Amino acid sequence: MHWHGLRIPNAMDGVPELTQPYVYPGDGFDYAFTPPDAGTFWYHPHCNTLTQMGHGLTGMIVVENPDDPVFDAEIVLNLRDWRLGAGGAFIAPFKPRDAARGGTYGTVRTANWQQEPEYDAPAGGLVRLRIAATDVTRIYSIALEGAPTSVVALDANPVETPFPLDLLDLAPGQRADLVVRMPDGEGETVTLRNVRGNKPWTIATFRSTGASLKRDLRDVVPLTANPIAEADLSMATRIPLDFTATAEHAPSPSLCGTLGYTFWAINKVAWPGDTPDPVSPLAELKLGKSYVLQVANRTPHAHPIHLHGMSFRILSSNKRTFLPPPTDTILLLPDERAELGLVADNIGDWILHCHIIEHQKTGMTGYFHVA
Ligand SMILES: [Cu+2]
Repeated sequence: MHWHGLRIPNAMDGVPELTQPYVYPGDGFDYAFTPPDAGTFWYHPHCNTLTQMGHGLTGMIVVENPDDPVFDAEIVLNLRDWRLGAGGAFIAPFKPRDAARGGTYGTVRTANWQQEPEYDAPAGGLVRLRIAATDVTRIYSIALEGAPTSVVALDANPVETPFPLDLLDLAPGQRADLVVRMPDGEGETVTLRNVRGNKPWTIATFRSTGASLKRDLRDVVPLTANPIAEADLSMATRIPLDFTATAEHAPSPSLCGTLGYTFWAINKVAWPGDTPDPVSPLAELKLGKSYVLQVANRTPHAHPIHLHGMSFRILSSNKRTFLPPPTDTILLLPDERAELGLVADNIGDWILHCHIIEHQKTGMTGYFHVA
């Protein structure tokens, strides 16, 4: 089991073969760790990932900071799809031709396992909404209709200055913490929508209850930053990372499953699967040293690239003007080139992979060795 975004010891990271042995059916493994950062996180298995996540094994973790402001309500939303056919039975988890493109979409869309759930919240109150995109494929563009909303944290890390939510891309693996100022009138509703694509749809609704608390969104102060080291750019070593399509390698058999195809590569190497004898690391990093990852998406598809064990800051990009707070997952846009700064402050083998699970499992995976 992997604890997405938590900067914890390598032995607790949950990557089969690389950080721990396979946990056989009926067997057990105790995960013990102290989370160093507060915020919204999640967890999922890293073995037979497409099937296990597709069948429901994704959950959220909230790490509270005692200094956090108290809100009038808090609502946690886990967004994901299901591939279900007639009668609600699971259908094939992917189509190869889609795995070689943007990934295979689910047929049923849910928040917290429900279709368009409705939640009550205090009228005129400030509600903290913690949202995680845990689907294996879908990239959301979320918008809230019916109430002013501030973005206070992205991928668990507070933004320096909360800003109004207009439209926010949320890719597999990413999280957003929003503060919603509920309408004053009892029964009035606020709608969370996915507006990506040409047919927007409702994810969830929130309904005002009781007499208005008359709170003011301008009272929301920035949350306390997590203790993430900033890279020393004058001393940093540059590491180019090219994300490409490939047809070069055949996958190896693995206890943790293979989709049977290779479509993607990092620096021309396609990950063969979770084997006892993995490929060489993408780079050897020295503990405590600063690095700049020069990532380049040389494909026409978006890839949410996730790094385990360490957080990074997006320093520059040819595709974006807003640079978010430190993160563990960057949604690399088609043809995007970006620089990511990080301090290698966690010992071990840390995997880097696309969080569209079909891409992860068909080659777009690698790892860093920190010593
Ligand atoms: Cu991808």
